[in-house]
Amino acid sequence: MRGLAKVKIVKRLLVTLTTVLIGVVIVSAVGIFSWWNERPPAVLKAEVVGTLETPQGELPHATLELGIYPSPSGKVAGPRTVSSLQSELLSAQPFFWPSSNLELPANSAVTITFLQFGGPMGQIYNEYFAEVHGSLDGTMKWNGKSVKRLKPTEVTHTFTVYQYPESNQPEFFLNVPLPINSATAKMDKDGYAVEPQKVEVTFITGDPGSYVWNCQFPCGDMYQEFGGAMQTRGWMGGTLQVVA
Ligand SMILES: [Cu+2]
Repeated sequence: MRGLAKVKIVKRLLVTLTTVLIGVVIVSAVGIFSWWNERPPAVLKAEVVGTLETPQGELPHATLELGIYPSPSGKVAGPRTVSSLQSELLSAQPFFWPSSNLELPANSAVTITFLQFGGPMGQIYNEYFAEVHGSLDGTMKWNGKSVKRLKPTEVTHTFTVYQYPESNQPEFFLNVPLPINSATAKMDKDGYAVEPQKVEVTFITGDPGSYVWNCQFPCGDMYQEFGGAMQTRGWMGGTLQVVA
């Protein structure tokens, strides 16, 4: 009898242990899968191309190019999604390309060139974001012409960089309004402007820091158009690292 009781206890222990182990394996697998599935897009680094004379003296000059597309297509796949439901929801939503995960050199002059391929989508709610803020001389080049602001009706996205408010890294604020293509602009079969709007903006980075950027134009859907692409990392928002 005693031997039989012992065997029963050992059996129970084994069953309990196995159950716990299976649980641990399942939870870890789910964790690893979602970590991998929700990984940030590949880093897009600004390339140093020379030096630039600035009010702060001669600085290394780095450049970066970003496209803004009105929706994914066979030509431009768009950011990866975490599920087929998300792909469905974002299938007609705009995005920055080729990455929203940006890296810039510290204490440098940086020029970002934006090519905006989308058509009209309404107008910006807050005129502040139709102005250029934080660039080298308060201007940007719009199709080669120097401007300080757009009309609210001319804006279709913005590239707006913030800092995390809780951190003690250098302050960094940049707002670049991005212009629409008119309703009569020539579009290709994917709905992309044949001659996209070109914006070039130059600014100076400080010491290293981690920042986020967002579009401030209501270009998504739901929540007054601030849902969809607007709330999805990799589409209308991302990160910006300034590195030494
Ligand atoms: Cu946008």
